[in-house]
Amino acid sequence: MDSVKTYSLPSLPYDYNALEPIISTEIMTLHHSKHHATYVKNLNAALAKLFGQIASSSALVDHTALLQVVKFNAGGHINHSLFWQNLAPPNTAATDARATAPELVNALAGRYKSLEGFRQAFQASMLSLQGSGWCWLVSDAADANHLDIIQTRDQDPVPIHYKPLLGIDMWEHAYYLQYRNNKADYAARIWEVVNWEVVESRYKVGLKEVYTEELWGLSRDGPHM
Ligand code: MN3
Repeated sequence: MDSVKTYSLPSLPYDYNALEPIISTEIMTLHHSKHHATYVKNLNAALAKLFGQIASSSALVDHTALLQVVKFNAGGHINHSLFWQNLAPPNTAATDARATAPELVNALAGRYKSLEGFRQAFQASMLSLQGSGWCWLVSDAADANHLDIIQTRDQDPVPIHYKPLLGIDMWEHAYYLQYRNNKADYAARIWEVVNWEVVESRYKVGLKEVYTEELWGLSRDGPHM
């Protein structure tokens, strides 16, 4: 039997305390080393099991059940991998939208009247999300100039006909230890740690250049488990 590729937890591009005081060290540590790590572990286990099961059984109901597990954990891995790259320490060059992301800011002004208009629309979407999920600035995968704000439920990834530019985790584990029930405060302050350099670079490149193997921490040597 051929091998199943295994995914690994990507390193953060900054330290766990680097997003203070906007996102606490405790949240960042748990979120990355526990939550994200668990999605990766469960993804690898589900993929290995599915691979073996498909080769040895025709139990379609079992395959379908396992595919749901793959989808949830793969989505968790995809979304968090994108999310970490979307953040940067506050008061750094990367968090200055106008200086760092001139082309995108111009496009956002065309779509939402101004950068501030976009922020308000995005915040409204963050706060209207029910249950656990994600809020995204996306472009049409085939047309970078068609910008939109969408939500995905649970760990559903962005649909493939969209390109994710900016994704914000709206699960309670992303803010509750620090902001408690004050989701509006989290939604307002997250802008201080948005990495506009990355958002602008995703705006300019194709879908394949956003979803790179490096982003997934895809190991080269293959089979485990
Ligand atoms: Mn999360």
